[in-house]
Amino acid sequence: MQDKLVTVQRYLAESQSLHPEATGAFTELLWNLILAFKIISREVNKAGLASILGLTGERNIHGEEVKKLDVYAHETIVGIMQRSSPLCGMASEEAEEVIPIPPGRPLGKYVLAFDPLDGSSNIDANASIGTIFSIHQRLSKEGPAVRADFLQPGGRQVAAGYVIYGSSTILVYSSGSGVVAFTLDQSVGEFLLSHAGIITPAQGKIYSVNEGNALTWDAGTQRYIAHLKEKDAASGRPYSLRYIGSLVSDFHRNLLYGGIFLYPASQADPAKPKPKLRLLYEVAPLALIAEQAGGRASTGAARILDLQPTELHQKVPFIVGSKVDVERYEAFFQGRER
Ligand code: P6P
Repeated sequence: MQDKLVTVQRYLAESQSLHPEATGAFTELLWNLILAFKIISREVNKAGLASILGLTGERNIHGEEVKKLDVYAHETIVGIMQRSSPLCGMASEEAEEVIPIPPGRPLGKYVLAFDPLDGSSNIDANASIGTIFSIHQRLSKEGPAVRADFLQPGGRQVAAGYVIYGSSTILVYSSGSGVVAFTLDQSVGEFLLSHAGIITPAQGKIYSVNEGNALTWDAGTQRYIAHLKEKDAASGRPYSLRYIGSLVSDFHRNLLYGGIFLYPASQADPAKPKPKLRLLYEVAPLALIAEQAGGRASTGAARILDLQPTELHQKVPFIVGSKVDVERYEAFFQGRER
């Protein structure tokens, strides 16, 4: 039994051995990122005890400043990754501008974009939340990373993934050769391989959307959602609505069970569509995972991984999940089906 235990470190070392040209820099980057995930997992799990341990308010029982969990997660990742990993810069949901590597430290060839703790507003309800990350090779030749290093189509990501802090802490990851997942064994502090190759069902029976926004949707989206509710045994309709309001949770469930997650742009002002989710560190990494698992990720009009970003915190519509479901949505959104 023990020889079946594959830690994420062993998995990454074996993956690296398949690339003779590898210098080990990428593996080191991931090892450092994984340490941050373990620390964040510990704090998220403790958060439920905050009121009991006197961790609420500005200072804890030791007189130490208590940070909001998403700020804590941001500072944990930045602190670890600035000290010892082959990056030339970072971009975070919590930081307006590119985060530099401190002067005097070596600069590597990768850039990391991340949402340190997405869905953190759900923590008090003990709903699962998560960290989402995206890794690109730099485009600039030398020196500190510049914005252009981050503004690359998602199809060029070297690796991407997310960590979901729930009843278990699970790391889901792809470097372009399929999707694997590791579950944290808290007793030994190791992420153990738990899903060797995730393939999402071609079609599901779940749709995930905030129905409260229904009146702001475009006509195609409204017709699609109405379509899902019509009874049609042949196509497995009606679908069931499952929506937690925590992106990694809704995405992860649909990845495993099949289904479609939708966050369309609000058309409350048709002249100014307003999407919500961020391309660089939420949508593009999850789109890579979805496609690597055999699914599809779209704005309704375009493939997510083909989009050319124009700013660090750019927002886009996000339709992702089982291939058949997303293709059906695109037909409605584009007026090819009514
Ligand atoms: P709404 C959480 O705030 C978040 O950024 C994602 O995790 C989630 O998918 C979305 O917003 C939920 O948004 O408008 O439905 O509350």
